[in-house]
Amino acid sequence: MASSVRENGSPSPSSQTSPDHQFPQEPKDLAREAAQRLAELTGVEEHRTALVLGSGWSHATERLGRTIAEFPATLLPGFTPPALSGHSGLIRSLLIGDGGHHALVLGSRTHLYEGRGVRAVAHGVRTAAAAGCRTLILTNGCGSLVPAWAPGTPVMIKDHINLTGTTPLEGATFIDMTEVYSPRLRELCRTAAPDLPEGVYVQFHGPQYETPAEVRMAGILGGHLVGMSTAIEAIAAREAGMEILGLSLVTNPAAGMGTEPLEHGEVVAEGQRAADRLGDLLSAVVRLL
Ligand code: 8IG
Repeated sequence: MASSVRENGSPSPSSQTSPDHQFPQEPKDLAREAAQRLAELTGVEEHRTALVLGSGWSHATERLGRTIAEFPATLLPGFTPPALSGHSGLIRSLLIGDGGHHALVLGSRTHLYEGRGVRAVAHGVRTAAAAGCRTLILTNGCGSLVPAWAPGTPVMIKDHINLTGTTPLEGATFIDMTEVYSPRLRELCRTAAPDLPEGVYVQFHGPQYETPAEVRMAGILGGHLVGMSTAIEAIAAREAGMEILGLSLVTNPAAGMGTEPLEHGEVVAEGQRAADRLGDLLSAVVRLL
């Protein structure tokens, strides 16, 4: 029988159809184990806020707080190395403000397109929930359908459309999705950044970017931003009862909206240019939590 792992380390297409067998434990049990290990490694009993850093956001947390601990995510059960340049595989525990609260920074995420299954995608969020986090800030880099939102523009997510055809929920788990992106946190974020625009994020499976026709479809459906993360994580976070703030960084015009073909290098470069602005935004928001 041929090996199911290819030279680049990603699972073969056949195992991508049902790769959750690579994640055999009950998701919540594995998240609890990871949270216990996190507490041991950081000496922090409970984290209050979690941040997941997407493309372009890795430098935005450098001045967010005092680093209590920093280590590769792979030291925690269930975490795998990041697949992508521009994503750091580090987890950091920060102390926010004077005598403030502890924040957990997940420097990378697992994407659906990595083929590790949806349990692996949701594991970071579930670990944060098991570590005590009640508030979750999900960040990402994305394409924009709105011409006025040029590369470098941060956008608050007001709602999402999940076009991945999958969900992190298992069994008859009926979760209310009316207010996934917390109106309270959005209001609070507007206090910190009154001019921040708000948009609907559309998650595609990826890893290919959209065709121009798919981008037009996303627009007709009511979308403003296109990406490959966040919606699945937001669903898992709502299941865990967390309050969510979603922040996107526009790194490129969505396909067919601009003149250039899309390149990953462009995405990373835009994040570096926007880092200071994103850092100020996150600092202001986290201090209000
Ligand atoms: I960064 O244009 C980034 N991620 N689906 N489309 C999708 N994901 C993205 C894009 C984009 N830009």
